[in-house]
Parts: sequence; C-alpha cells; structure tokens
Amino acid sequence: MTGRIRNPRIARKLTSAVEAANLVKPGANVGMSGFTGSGHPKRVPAALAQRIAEANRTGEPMRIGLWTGASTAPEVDGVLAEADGIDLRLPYQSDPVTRDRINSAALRYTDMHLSHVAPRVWQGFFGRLDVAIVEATAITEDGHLVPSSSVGNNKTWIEQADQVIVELNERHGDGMEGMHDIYYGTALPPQRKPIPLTRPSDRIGAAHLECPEDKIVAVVRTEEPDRGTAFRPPDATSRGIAGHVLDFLGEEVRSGRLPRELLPLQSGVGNVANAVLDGLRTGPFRDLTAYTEVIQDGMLDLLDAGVLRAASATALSLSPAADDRFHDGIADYRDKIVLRPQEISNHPEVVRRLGCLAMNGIVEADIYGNVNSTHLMGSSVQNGIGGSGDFARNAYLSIFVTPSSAKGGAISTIVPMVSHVDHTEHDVDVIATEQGIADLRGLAPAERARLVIDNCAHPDFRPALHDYFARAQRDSFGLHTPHLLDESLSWHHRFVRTGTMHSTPE
Ligand code: 0RQ
Repeated sequence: MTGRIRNPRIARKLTSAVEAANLVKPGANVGMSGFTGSGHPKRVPAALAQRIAEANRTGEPMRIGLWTGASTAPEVDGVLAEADGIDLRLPYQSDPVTRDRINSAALRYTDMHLSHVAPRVWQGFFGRLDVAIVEATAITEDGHLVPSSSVGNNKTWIEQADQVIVELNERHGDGMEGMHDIYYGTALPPQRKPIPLTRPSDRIGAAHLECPEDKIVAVVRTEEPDRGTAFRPPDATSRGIAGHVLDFLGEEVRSGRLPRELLPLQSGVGNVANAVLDGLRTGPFRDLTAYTEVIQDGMLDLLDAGVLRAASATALSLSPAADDRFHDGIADYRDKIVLRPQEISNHPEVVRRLGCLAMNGIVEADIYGNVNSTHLMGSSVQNGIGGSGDFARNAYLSIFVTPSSAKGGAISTIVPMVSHVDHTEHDVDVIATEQGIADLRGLAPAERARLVIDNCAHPDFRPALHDYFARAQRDSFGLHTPHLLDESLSWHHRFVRTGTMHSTPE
C-alpha cells in the first residue's frame, strides 16, 4: 500500500493501465478529468486507444463518447482521435489530430459554454455516463479524492458515472491538498440556491472530491507530468496590444469606472491573452485578484511579482518551466490559489456578482463588434468557445484582443461581417489590436464601425473596410446596421479561393 492511498480496501484495487482500460465497454460514455493540458489521466487513455486501434483493425469497431473539462493533451485527445476511437467529443479541444477529424466530419463535436456542461449532463442530454477516469493526487481514508492540477467537471463525472477509475499521480506529493474548493450546493432550478461566493479567494466547499468507495473499480499509478505548452514570448504585436489594453485600463481608473486594484481578472487561453498578463506584471496596477478558468504562466508571474494577491480558477495550464516553479513553491501558492469545479469558476451568477474584467483572444471581429472566437472561414473549428462566453456575457467589462492580421498579413481579423458568431455585438465592450483600441460601449452601429476600422484594422485593409462601409451606407436594405449582403462574406470567400483576403493577390 502506498501512503497516497489511505484506504486499505481501495489500495487492493491497484491495477495496470491495460486492465483498467479493459473495463471500458465499446460505445461507453467516458468522463475524463483534464482541462487545458492539466490534470488529465496520463496512462489509461493510451491503453484504451491501443485497445480501440486493435478492435478497429480486427473489424470490431469501437468508439467512445469523450467528455472532459476542456482541452486535454496528446495522450488523451491525440491518441484516441488517432485510433478513430471518439464518437462524440465535448466540450472544448485544441488537439491538432482531433481538430482534423472534427473538420473532416469523422468525429462529432459539441462545442459548448464550459459552465453549461455539468447542468446539461445532469439533465441527461448526452445519455448516461458509464465511466469516469479521473486523476487524483491521493485517496483519503473515506475514499475521497484529492484532485490534482485541474478540477474541471470531475465532481459531476464522479457523481454521474457508474464506475470510477482513478489515476493516482504521485508526482504532486502532498502539496496540492487544500488548494481545491469543491462546492456541493449546486442544483437545477427550481431548487437552485445563491452561490455564497463574494470574493475570488472565498472557500465555500470541501477540499476533496466525494466518491462512494464502491464506485472505484480500479486505481492506476502514474508519475507523469502535465502537458502544458510553452507560450511564445510576447512579440512586438502582442506587446502593442497589451500596451493599448493597459493604457485603456489606466483611463478607466482615472475616470472612476474601475478601482485602482481593478476588478477580478479573467484571462483566456492563447499567446495574446498571456502577453497582456505579461504587460500587467510591469504595469502600474497592484493588489489585483483573478477569477478565471485557467492559470497560465502569465498569471503565475503576476503572483510571483506580488502584483496579484489571489487567483481562483479551475485549472493550471503551465509551461514545463512554470510547472517546475509551481512545484517548488507549492506551499506558498496553496494560500493564494483556489481551484474549483468549472461550473463555479465560470458561473454567470458569480462572474456578474464579482464584476469580472474579461480578456479573451479571438479569431476575428466585424466592424459592428460581433466576435468569432472559434471558426476559420466560417466552417473549420479551431478550438472552441471554452469559457469565453461565460465571462464575456456576464463580465463588468469584456475586452477582446487580437493581432489585426493573421497568416503573414493575408487575413484581416477585422472583417465586414464575421463568418461565425460566438459573441454578439451586445456582449463586446472593447476590441484591441496592436493598431489601437475601440471602446464600443454606448455607441450606435455606424459609430462602432468607424471606430473599429480606424482604431483596430490593419492599415493594409483599412481603405477596403472604409469603402465597404461607405457603399453599405448608400446601398444597404436598412441603414441601422448597413451591410451589402452579396459582399459581406466575400473577403472569406476570396481567401478560400486565392489564399488571401486582399483583392489583388500579393
Ligand atoms: O494559427 O498557429 O497555425 O498560425 O489561429 O492564433 O494569433 O496565436 O492567437 O493563441 O491567442 O489564439 C481565438 C484561437 C486565439 C484562442 C484563439 C490562427 C493563427 C494561429 C492562433 P497558427 P494566435 P491565440 C478561456 C477562454 C476561444 C476560447 C477562449 C481561442 C492560431 O484565443 O481558442 O477564448 N479562443 N477561451 O494564425 C484564420 C483568422 C485567424 C487565424 C488567428 N482570422 N483566420 N486563422 N488565426 N486568427 C479558456 C478556456 O476556455 C479553456
């Protein structure tokens, strides 16, 4: 028996990854831990993928429904997609193999708000959950699980699944125990009660995931690290975006709309969002808090620099270097970081109450302020909406950030009309690119269009956007939100045909 399993009956369930994977039946729905490359099971999915690949080779096809917190890693999404082992995937992914399979219609993907996953599962929309495969760092005397570097939907998976397979990751030691806050007070309406959380650092639940002992059918040991990817160091473009956002926040403080310590920060995934955090590290703001879903490198840097005093999230998502730093300082971080189920970290009620300041990356925005966070050329999904909608719709202030062009300048990220809508003009307060910032609050559509084109569009595309808007103001069916319907998506169409949005290919 290992010291990390404090219940002798459960210790007897220690087994190999292959044996555990054999417990998953063909067609099963499997709820796995894992959120943005952290806290996912490291060994059982690979064994399951091997089994599926073998079954598919021998003419007895096997596929599973794969439900997670958010994106996982090559050893979960990658291997299972490669083996053609996924029937339905939800709610968010960022794996290249999975993405290819989704975009070739070989895999069904339900891309949904992260805060909606647990309630939709409780309501039975995806069928029965057969197995939960959950990473933990210890098992307590009464069979409860000490979570690891992400909480995600684990509470729901354990409650809903018939069987639970635990991957016991011994790499984390005792350090993470006490960092989590698992709230058990959620319910569907009309039983729903207010969530008693009024500050990001509040602890309102238990330190462990409750798990009935008889549900645990296997325990598999591992010591493998998470799979966080290193971020691109901020370049001139992302530093430019960060500079505009910081100047804007400074103005908001001076105007009295934001307090000096700002409001609880939410920062989305991606290189640009991480660069904005890097800008905050050296900026004028102090005593900040975060109420977000992922703690990326930039946020750890803010904690280390003493700029951020408390951070609430559902997961860590750290590069290997930052992950090492986290482990070295884990006792200190445990006082400053709270990891919660994603139904709480992303809960609209709490986001609205705390008055979060949301900052998320995008694929493209249109001149009126509608935002596409997920689809390239309207049809090919990149990652998913993740938590961006949970926050953007309910934040006190919602900022979307993007370079003004993509793919070496061939694509304008400011377009006449977005090719897919994730966040409507009503939920988008501010758009920032390296060119400048557009504060859309209080403006009518035509005013928004002028500001977005002048302040955010790349100079190479600005004249064409002005030309489109001017002709739309003349020829549009209605003049409230002027559009030329036969032209509004022509920029995307041109890219698909010629590889550039420029009208004369360069
Ligand atoms: O592709 O690497 O192949 O060149 O998209 O773009 O500029 O590196 O930006 O890393 O900040 O990601 C929207 C994807 C931005 C991310 C998105 C191409 C570009 C590049 C990445 P390459 P950048 P970022 C909470 C918040 C949705 C979920 C979310 C995201 C790649 O922010 O997934 O916000 N957001 N969750 O070249 C074609 C365009 C493009 C484009 C960028 N207009 N057309 N390609 N790219 N714009 C966290 C969670 O929910 C878990």
